[in-house]
Amino acid sequence: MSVAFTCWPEALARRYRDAGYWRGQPLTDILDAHDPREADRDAIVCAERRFSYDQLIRLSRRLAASLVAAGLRPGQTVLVQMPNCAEFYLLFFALLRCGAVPVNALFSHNRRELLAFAEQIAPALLVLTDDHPAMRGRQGTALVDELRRYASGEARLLHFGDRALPVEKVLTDFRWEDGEPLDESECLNGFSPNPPDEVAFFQLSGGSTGLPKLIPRTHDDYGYSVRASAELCRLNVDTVFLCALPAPHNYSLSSPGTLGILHAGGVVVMARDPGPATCFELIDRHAVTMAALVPPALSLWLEAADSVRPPSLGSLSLLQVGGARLSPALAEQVPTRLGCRLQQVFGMAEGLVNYTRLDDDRWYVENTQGRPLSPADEIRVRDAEGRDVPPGEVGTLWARGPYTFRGYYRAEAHNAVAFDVEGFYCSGDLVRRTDSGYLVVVGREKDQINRGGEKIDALEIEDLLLGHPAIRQAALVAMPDEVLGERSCAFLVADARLRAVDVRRFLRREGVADFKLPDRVEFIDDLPRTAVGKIDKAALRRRICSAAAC
Ligand code: J2J
Repeated sequence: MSVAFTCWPEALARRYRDAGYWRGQPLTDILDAHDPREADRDAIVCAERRFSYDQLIRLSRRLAASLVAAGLRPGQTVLVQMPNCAEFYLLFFALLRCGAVPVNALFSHNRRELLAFAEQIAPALLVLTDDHPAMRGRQGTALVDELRRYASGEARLLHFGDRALPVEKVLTDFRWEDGEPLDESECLNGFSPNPPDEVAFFQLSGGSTGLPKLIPRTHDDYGYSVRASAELCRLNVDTVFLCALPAPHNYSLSSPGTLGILHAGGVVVMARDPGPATCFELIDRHAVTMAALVPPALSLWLEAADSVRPPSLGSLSLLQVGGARLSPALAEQVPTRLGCRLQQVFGMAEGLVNYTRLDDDRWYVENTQGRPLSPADEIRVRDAEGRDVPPGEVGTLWARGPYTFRGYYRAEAHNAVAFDVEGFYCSGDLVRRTDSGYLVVVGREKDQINRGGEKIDALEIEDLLLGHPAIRQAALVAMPDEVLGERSCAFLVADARLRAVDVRRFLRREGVADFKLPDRVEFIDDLPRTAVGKIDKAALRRRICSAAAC
């Protein structure tokens, strides 16, 4: 049984296969295709532990066999939440090997997000961790019960951590670092990954419609974006990549991210967080050559690099920055202050990824967000009436291609507006295209706040706010911020007794991720309206901007 999804029309699929973009290989080939004679090289370094390619292959097979023995079946879905650690990838590959389809929640996701994912996929398996605040104590047990309500059949809980919750303890009992060879029973007879043109796993959308949405990614399409990204970034066995952003995020997984590095035979060094205190020491200790950051983390790195006796960053040769707008002023400091090359990355979990190229002129690297990864990426920049605008003019970005999805999971009504009749996806970004096809992101049409790379769906938070008995109207808008680029401000029409701290406490109780809590709350008598009666968010943005004197 496979997971239903919107596939590419046959003519396009054939074109992508004929051109060699889709190779009919499962994502597990990222590991399995390595020459067994070289498989004792390091693949992942996680704190004091090292996993070779050989170990990754063997352990992920063994784990897959244990999961199958515990009842997991092809086509079943799995909800996973793990911190940045090697086990995340072992589990990812193990699930792919059984033909199970995971949603990998970010570590910052909280009860509300997890429930929304579970509701959509009806998971047969939950993999949660003790490390997460929502999972502690009685609250954790309550959350598991709630998640189970959405599960298909009696969902099994594989609990990852010290404390075994009720059911199976496959993950806690699993011998993660065992070096023993596989025996016959661990060879997954009869189980294989899903067909390559079917869903391998779900990516997560930043959202702008009120509900966290899921993005089906196939082996074929994701595999292509990983391979092509690895090639574009010239990865090889000498690449040592620092994975400092959340591991399941599309950027750190595939642009070229950990999967790109594993494809190329390099080494991935896991970092707990992207701060300079953690990362500089790891760069020095493991001779890291490449890292991927969001702009706020870059600001912190630049500051720290000037401090007295920072650890050596001499091995670092490529620093990627993406996920949110990077100012040219910050961009130009990278080579001089960090001593490495900068690459801008403008991507999205829905597919399309743009990169500046390694030998691009400085101007492009500092002032644009790159150009599409693939020669088969089709880009349209359109005005509000859907007409193509000429180079140099601002319009909305639409994309279609061999690794840009064709529909959110079970979201027909939204898909009808997110795609045009030819299957182009509207990213909601406002861009300007140069004559040479480079894109400059100048703004956004979608109702989203980009808080240093973390995306907040304004509607999702507004809906929650309106659930508070003392709030009559609510609008969440972005306000400029020097460090994060943007922060969120909630404008509320509410009872006079309500205070900002009550609002935050209320949202926290609703279980939303911390990064979605409004950074500022403004009480107002009435929300401004546009001529057609919609909330005038542009006016609110201007208002908060002048109040904050920016
Ligand atoms: C401005 N805005 C950007 C950039 C993303 C690689 C890199 C990033 C993501 C990602 C990703 C931006 N400048 N350089 O998936 O593979 C904003 C745009 C975009 C949205 C997508 C990858 N890079 N953005 O950030 O799905 O608004 O993916 O549409 O989280 O982030 O967000 P997300």
